[in-house]
Amino acid sequence: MRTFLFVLIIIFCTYHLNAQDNKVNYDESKIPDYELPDPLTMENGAKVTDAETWWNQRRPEILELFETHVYGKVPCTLEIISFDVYSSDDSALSGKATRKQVTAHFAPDNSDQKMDILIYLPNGVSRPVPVFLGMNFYGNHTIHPDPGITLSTQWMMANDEFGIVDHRATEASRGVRVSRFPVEEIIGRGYGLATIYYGDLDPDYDDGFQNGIHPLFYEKGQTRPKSDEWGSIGAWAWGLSRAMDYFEQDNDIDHQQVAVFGHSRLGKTALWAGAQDRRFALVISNDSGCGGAAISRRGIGETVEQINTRFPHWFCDNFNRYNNNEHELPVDQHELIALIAPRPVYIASAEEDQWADPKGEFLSALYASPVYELLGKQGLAVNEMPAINEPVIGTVSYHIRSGKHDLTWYDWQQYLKFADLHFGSRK
Ligand code: GTR
Repeated sequence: MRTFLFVLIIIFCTYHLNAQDNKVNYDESKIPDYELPDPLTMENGAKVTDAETWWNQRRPEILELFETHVYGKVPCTLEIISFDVYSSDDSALSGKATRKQVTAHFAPDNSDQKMDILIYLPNGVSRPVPVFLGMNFYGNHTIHPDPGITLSTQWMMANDEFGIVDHRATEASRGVRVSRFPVEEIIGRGYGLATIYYGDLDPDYDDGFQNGIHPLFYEKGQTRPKSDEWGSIGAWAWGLSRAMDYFEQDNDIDHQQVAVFGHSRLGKTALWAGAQDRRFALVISNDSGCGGAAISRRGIGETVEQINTRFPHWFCDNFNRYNNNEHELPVDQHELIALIAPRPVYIASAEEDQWADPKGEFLSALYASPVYELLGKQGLAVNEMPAINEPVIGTVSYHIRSGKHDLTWYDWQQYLKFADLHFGSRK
């Protein structure tokens, strides 16, 4: 009898787990028919056939729809209290670079409401230099073992391997993420690199928006963002724009040549920052998936419902309306790419990252292309997904590389080529 019960339990569990797995569709043939909104048709049905209508009417309309339904609006502007360049060392990386560390203070009381920007600039090249700007997941000190980098004291996601103890970094956390930030190579190519810990803007867990920067924007009596106000991705993207404010003041940095990049949830963030803030000259999305470059209506891999359930704090509350209801979305993610036009954009996927829907990421580059063409640029140069490890680099760029969900040296090699193409080779 006992054995029988045991077997029954096993059968039940296996069935139940499979049922969960089955909820994730990876089968192209099971994608329901869908119709994408046309970036070049106004909400009132009028066609957009000239650049002026795009800039004055359709682009603002799409931006507003993303704010209201997907990422949320930034409630108001906030004057940065100060940018404090608290350290600058021109003998970093064995003299190859200048390391600057800048704190942006968001509140007057020296509270946690601040962000630290770590910047490496190449020495021995003429300034100002172009810069890659992207956020990191575990603190600025993880991108290089350089002992001069301030060790973050903010809350971090648990990670034993990265030396995180009780949600805080330790000395053992230094340099644990070097693989995603090839600092020497970037510097060697004549570019600067700037990074910010995303948790400085909003720690990445659902606390009802009590910590991070959201409370600084509450009206009297307000305790959480309204349903069309920003979630965490909006806050992270806001931080990238504040870094751009600093770049505008730093004569060593060419603020007209800033490439904003990000991996995964930070790829979503880079796209949203690049879409809203036209000061970013290039935008790079690495494996950004659902809520990033992937078309939501495909419902393959991660879906709107899954992302809203697992990460209820990332988007605005209105985005929940589209759980299992993607066809009602007034926008889809190719229009996020269209908002970046005519500025160059690079969308990258990984073959084993089916959760992020590589094909959906490719299609958004393709379906954004008519807007690039309207604005006098070439769209994506291919109509079919390129083969693995065969990048298509132009104004709209795309690759799918072999391997897993990650930001690798292979990806960086392409991003450096892409930057050389648009900024002019530095070497
Ligand atoms: C996953 C999430 C993805 C992606 C990823 C990441 O768990 O489902 O959308 O954002 O995290 O950021 O690493």
